[in-house]
Amino acid sequence: MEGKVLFFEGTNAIVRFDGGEGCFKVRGKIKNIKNGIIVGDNVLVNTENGVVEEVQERRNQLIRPSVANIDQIIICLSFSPPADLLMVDKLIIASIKNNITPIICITKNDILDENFAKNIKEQYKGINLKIITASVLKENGLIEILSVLRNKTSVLAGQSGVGKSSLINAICGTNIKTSNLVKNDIRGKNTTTASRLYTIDKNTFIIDTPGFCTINLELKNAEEILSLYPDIYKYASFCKYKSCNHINKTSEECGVIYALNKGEINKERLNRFYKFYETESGKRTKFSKGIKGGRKNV
Ligand SMILES: Nc1nc2c(ncn2[C@@H]2O[C@H](COP(=O)(O)OP(=O)(O)OP(=O)(O)O)[C@@H](O)[C@H]2O)c(=O)[nH]1
Ligand SMILES: [Mg+2]
Ligand SMILES: [Zn+2]
Repeated sequence: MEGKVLFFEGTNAIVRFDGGEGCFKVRGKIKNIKNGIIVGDNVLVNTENGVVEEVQERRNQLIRPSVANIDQIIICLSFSPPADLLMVDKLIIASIKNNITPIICITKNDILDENFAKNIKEQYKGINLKIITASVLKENGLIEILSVLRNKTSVLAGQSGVGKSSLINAICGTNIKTSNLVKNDIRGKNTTTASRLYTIDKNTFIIDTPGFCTINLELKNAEEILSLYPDIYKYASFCKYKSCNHINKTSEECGVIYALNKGEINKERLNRFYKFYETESGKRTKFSKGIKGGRKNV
């Protein structure tokens, strides 16, 4: 019988199948598949002997958090704990690289200062992604989130304490443990320790993940990094320099500087890109002029 892995621990997997859910043993033979069984895996289970018989080929998979067969990453961020936008950038990179749609959810709408959401929208305006604001406390934005989730498998990602589990509780009526609200608490407490998939309806799934501070991107080279910043990448192809790394240039001959001066690229986002790009790729990496193409889903 076909099923979906909701949770996995040791040699046991909680699997949802047509007509119910149950705990199934994972035999050694299956554990040898790449990265073992992970949340979101589609499996074949034997309900007679309670064993997972097969893990079906994955459409995609993220390494950290370790989840499979994802349509959307809902990147959660808020005013408190203070937003780590480099992490947001990296989650967008992970989405594009794995053909997953990134969506930003600004949580705790009730405590935001009025410019917060405006600033986030400004930073990511060059990327065609949806930005939703929501509050579990004031119960706003939840219907919009639900409509975005419909008929998809989505994973909630973002810093500890940003309110991922609280959002699932509000949407699914679950009772996932969340941290106690402490005033002026700027750091999360890693309340959720393992990923788990929740079913909203037959075709709609949402995965809660532990807050994390690193993400495995497995980037190959500088050119790949640039291509994963679509808002900057599109201007790199306008560069008049024969080969340009778009760093250290001051003249508008560089397409990226031109776009910055025109207000097409946000300065803070560009500065984070420069920093990331330099550490990941080495400063001297050159690019060929007129990089073509781009990625479709953003
Ligand atoms: N003011 C306000 N607080 C919220 C809201 N949503 C969640 N919180 C609080 O934020 C804190 C963290 O919420 P969690 O849901 O545990 O956060 P998380 O992202 O799941 O954290 P980890 O499991 O550690 O990754 C809790 O104290 C919640 O009560 C909201 O909409 N408004
Ligand atoms: Mg949590
Ligand atoms: Zn350039």
